Amino acid sequence: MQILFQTSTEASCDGLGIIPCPVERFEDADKAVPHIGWNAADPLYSDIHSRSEYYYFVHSYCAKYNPSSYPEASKWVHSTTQYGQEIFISEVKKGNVFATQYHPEKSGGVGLEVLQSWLHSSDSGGLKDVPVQLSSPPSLSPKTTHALTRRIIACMDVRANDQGDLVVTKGDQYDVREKSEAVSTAGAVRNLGKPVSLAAQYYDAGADELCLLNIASFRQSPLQDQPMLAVVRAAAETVFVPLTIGGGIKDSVDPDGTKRTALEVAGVYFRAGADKVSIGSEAVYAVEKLLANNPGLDLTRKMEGKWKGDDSSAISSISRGYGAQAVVVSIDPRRVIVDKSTYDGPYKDEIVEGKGSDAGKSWWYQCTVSGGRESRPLSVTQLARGVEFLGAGELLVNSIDRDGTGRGFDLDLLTLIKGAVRIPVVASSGAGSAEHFVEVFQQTGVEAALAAGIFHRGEVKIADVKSQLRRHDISVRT
Ligand code: 1PR
Repeated sequence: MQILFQTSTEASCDGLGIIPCPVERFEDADKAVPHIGWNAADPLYSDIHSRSEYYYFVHSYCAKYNPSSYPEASKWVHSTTQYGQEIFISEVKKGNVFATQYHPEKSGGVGLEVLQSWLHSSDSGGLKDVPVQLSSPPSLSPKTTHALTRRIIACMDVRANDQGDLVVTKGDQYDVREKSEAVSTAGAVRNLGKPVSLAAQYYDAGADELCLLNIASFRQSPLQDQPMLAVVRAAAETVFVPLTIGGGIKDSVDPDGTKRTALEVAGVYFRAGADKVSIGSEAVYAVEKLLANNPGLDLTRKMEGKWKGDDSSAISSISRGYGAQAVVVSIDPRRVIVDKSTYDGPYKDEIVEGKGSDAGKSWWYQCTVSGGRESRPLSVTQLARGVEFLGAGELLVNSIDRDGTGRGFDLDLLTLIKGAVRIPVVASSGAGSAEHFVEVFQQTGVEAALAAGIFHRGEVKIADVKSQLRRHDISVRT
């Protein structure tokens, strides 16, 4: 849609100039940028959709709705959307030209209906349906119904079992092997279902996004991992909400010696149907390198001043090629218990004092790689700030201590990270009830929450989570 406009502050070249209005970055003083998630497009005319519907947006730049400065452009405006205290153009239409800022192909059933309506109106050259004006031009509204909704994400950790089949598994604090006493299952990789059929099931159940993590990817070259690619392709054929793929997004070498860049690996996943890639271990190494290349850079504090980036890192290269919104960094932190009264290390300002069953304990959060197998000399806030600087568009925050426990999300960890960055944050690990989602949205301000175990075992349904959130006036997509 944006190429139809005059100029963009994102690129140094002009657009086609068909719609005389600039494309600019969102303000991020009052909200996370990129704008990721389901938001309402309010139509001004009835020919494509006649009421406000929720569609999936993912972008940092937009054409702001400003009819007094750009009267010619306003003749194209077909719907508008409010994000924070900004209104932007979410659909443009004239004759048979129709363009959307959101992704209809990722907006579930309502998105497919938009495509159908447009195809139908295009059959007649777009001239048949004389648009009926629905409403007066939009004005800023403090209404929460027009705010970006909170996302509920179903996550599938995928790996090969001992028979070589790809299965959805789920660990207890990252240990995915059965502890059962039964001789037949003891020590086997826990099998909770097939990834493609579970993905279709979660799409039907109303998940706002799906995440597939190849949790044993460090064992082989990702592009040799054809079964995982086949899973992504098959899931993308039936799932019309965004798919994030993680695991093994890094520079690698095939068994025949061919070198593959992370950008190439990501490209293969995007073409297979992924919308975002999630980077774990490589993100930690990239921030370690950032610190090594910038003596004097202190990521335990807010970044100020000019620092040298790293164009070769997986984060930067994929962000440059596909946009920051396509790059998620998955963080796997673990608590490091310390004695606060004597602690004299670099993470003094990040020390959390436990409450409730953790009362009396203090800790900081350390980053790990290879699915928690190795701890690295980096705290979560250092990682969060570093990857935001390198170009990540979203953070997926796991917690090894809470993972699979059902004790609720780690609210201290999420508050710490939310306070360190401006990009959206997804809470992960520990969900045990619908109430835990209410708690995490109310207490930490995260944009999305993810769960695995409770959904796989059928203990809590996505619909139950959303009803509970609505009961607490937390805006979600129906
Ligand atoms: O390092 O770039 O190859 O990425 C590997 C990815 O695999 C990382 O995103 C890492 O978090 C993930 N991973 C590696 N090992 C495991 C494991 O479990 N053994 N899974 C693992 C981590 C995190 C969530 C999980 C939630 C919710 N899983 O996806 O599903 O914590 O669980 P819950 O709701 O049941 O508590 P790289």
